Amino acid sequence: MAERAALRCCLGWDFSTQQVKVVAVDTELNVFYEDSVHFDSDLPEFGTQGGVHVHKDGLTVTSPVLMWVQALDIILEKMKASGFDFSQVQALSGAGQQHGSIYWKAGASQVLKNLSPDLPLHQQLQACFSISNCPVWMDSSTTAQCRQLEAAVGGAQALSCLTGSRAYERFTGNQIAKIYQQNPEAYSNMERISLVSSFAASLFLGSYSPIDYSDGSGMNLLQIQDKVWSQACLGACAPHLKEKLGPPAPSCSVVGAISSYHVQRYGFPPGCKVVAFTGDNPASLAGMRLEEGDIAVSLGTSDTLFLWLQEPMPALEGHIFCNPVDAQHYMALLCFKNGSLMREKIRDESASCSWSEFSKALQSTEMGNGGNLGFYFDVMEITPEIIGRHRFNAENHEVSAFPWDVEIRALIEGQFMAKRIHAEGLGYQVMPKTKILATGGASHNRDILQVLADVFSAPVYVIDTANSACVGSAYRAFHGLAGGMDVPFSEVVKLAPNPRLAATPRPRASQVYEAILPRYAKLEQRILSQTWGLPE
Ligand code: XUL
Repeated sequence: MAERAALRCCLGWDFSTQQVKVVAVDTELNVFYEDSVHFDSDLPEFGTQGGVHVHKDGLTVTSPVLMWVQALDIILEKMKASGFDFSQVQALSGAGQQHGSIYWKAGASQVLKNLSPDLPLHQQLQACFSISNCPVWMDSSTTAQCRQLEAAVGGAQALSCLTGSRAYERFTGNQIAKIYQQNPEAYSNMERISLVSSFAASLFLGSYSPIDYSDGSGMNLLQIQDKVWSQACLGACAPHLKEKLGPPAPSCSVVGAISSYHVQRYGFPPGCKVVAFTGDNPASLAGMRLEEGDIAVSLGTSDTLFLWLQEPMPALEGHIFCNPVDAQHYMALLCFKNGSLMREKIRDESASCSWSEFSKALQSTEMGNGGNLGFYFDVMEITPEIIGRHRFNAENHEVSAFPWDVEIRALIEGQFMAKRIHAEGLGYQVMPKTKILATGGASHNRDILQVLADVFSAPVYVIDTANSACVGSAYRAFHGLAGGMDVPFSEVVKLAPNPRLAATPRPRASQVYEAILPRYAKLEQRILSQTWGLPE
């Protein structure tokens, strides 16, 4: 007899850059089991650093595919050894680091289908891959292929309108093009190409899992409106690509039942459903339970925004993906490079290295900062491409310095105004029911969160996202189990713990910032034009 009553549950997996992680979530949406296997420390024989190999050129970054397979073997064995009751798993889903790709050799599907439950997966799949070191999202070696792809479809903006992003080195289509150009033999010898997400799903299915729409949007190949592979993009990357990718599938679809391998070896029930795996960022959106109009702000080394979008406006910056929990909608990802390091620098320079002094400055200055605005980009920013510090007074004259407290408010207001402006540039709209979900280091500072609430005129909630891709995957498994597309995701996850309210906008906030936001946008445009010598 098990010590405690067996819990019916779903599993959420995360195949991230550094580890494979799993959580088990019961039907009341409590996480009751967690485990992980770290590539560097648990599988030292692969010699990775941070889960990857950075090649001599400094641009190529890969991970050994068999390391991922073996990590799954180890974690399943650990669960079994701990007495985990697999027979109660109703469904499972998972997340994979985005963009990475796996190349299955001709004949591999037969091996997958006929696995012996007496042996671990990695021993049986050794000869199944035509590329043993897979390109991952940190790879930036495909600039030539990016330019070729953009040229083939009529330019960067045209590619973005079609696929949600201009060409990026890490996006899978460009990686496939490089493999085809440099290693045509390996290319012609592969029967299937998977993303990390669909590869991981395939290991549970015992057959090839389709690529889901949401992670598929990170390839520069999928038409995000029509949800079909773009002939023009496929043709520009490599021949016969459509067959090798297989048809894409809705993110919340059940892609099949777990393979008899897992039933026999671990005791999964034969009816355990596999819900399409997706990318780690889409899975995090599910884990954070983002809804229409919501925005998640991760305040880390770089600041990242996750947006829920209804009407996407693809641009030359940011990425638009199909939404993983609602097939009609979209999500976007925006990255701002000057995040925590910039805040810490200004804290050291203007607040004697003290966060409490920094907070005092935010408390003692007014919303709108008396009309003073600042741009602080010590490293070349991505959104937008500007470098340097630029300060303007209420008359839009550039000034060389601000008083210490004005400097601090200018930094924080500027960082959040930029986020709102660039989010709106992708089609985002603040709605009456908008929530802002804040995570990361700076989300512990209430005064910073107050500015965030004021600039967006929306309440700010704090959440812990350490496990959000994994927990989001378990939530998505419940969603698929409940019927996927026919059931709103929010219904399925309504029992999950609520985020904590941290700040509400002050009464005059919307008035103040609605007046300043267009000024900030104009000045940003002015700096951009000056930086790149463009007409204003
Ligand atoms: C997103 C991206 C990374 C990876 C990390 O475009 O490249 O966030 O998904 O795992």
